[in-house]
Amino acid sequence: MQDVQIRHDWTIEEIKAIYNTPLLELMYRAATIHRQYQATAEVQVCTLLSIKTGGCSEDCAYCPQAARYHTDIKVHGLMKKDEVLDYARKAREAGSTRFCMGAAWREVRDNRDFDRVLDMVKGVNELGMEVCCTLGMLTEDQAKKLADAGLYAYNHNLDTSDEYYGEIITTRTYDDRLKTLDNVRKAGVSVCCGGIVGLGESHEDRIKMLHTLSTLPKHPDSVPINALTRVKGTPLEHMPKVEFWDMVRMIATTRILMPGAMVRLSAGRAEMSISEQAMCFMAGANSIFTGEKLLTTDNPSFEQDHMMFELLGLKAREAFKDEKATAEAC
Ligand code: SAM
Ligand code: DTB
Ligand code: SF4
Repeated sequence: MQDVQIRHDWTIEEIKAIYNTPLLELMYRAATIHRQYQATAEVQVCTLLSIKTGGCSEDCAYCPQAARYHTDIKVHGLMKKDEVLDYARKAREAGSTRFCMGAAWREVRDNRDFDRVLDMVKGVNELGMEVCCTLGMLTEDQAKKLADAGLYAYNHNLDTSDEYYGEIITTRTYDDRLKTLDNVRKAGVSVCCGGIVGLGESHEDRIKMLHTLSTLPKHPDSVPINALTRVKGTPLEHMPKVEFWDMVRMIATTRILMPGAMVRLSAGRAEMSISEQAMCFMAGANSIFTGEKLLTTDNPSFEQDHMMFELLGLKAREAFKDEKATAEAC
């Protein structure tokens, strides 16, 4: 059934041709590949929690949590483990199978805060959920410690192309990002890596980012595609709203390039109708973040998403499905 080969040697020209395919034809092609590789009635349900909010030293132009911009977020230090576990339990009860903890850090430091995060990872893992973290840059040793504590996945986005990166972030490099991804992969942790549409980048930049992702030694296990959430006080607050069709095009191209990955329709759902989201699922998205907040910005409520799943006949993907499939095959 899986007659489309997973390729790691895509050229920019090939990706450009796919990306520029007339939209309905592109969606049909992506939907066909989606059916060959994925259980299309299933959508992975993940929930985010910002365990340390704001006060970040970086200058990511999109981010409300950078200390240098004046935004309305509620800044707080690292949460207590028990409080975090309460949120995780609530998310599990609402049908979520992956819990992702985000911290507004440039990088992880080997200190008591990191020890507390390791404890949180253990606790969430014991709840039977896939645990994910997004904590900024990691060394190989830190990635191993997280893996030993039970971390399932690590999110670290490339955000845009190497060429455009410097327009958005000046306090770290693209190579820093790639190095962390390498450290995560070496520790045997599932890699979650994607980007943002709407930062003022060109189509060429989007194509180049997808080229970097789809030619990594192993494709990321999940690829979040975020629409820029424009936050007052950030340098990108006045960017135009991302065209819905650009999201569909990006999702469809991602699905065709990386047929085995979970493609996550991430930031931006709060501004989309159910019909628009349905089109993203048709084009190959099969994962979402649920819960009233992403990290600091609004997201549809659990109830709204439940209604959407009912309407579209979707069901939540079970936790640890890939691992179970591998175990059964052995
Ligand atoms: N500090 C860590 C880091 O940068 O890797 C982890 C948290 S950071 C907020 C995680 C990701 O959220 C960013 O890489 C970016 O892709 C996404 N993000 C942040 N603000 C966003 C916004 N306003 N709109 C869309 N995506 C955003
Ligand atoms: C990802 O790609 N998107 C999520 C998650 N990974 C960490 C974050 C979106 C953040 C949107 C802005 C906010 O809520 O602060
Ligand atoms: Fe800090 Fe991450 Fe926000 Fe950049 S994206 S400012 S590193 S929290």
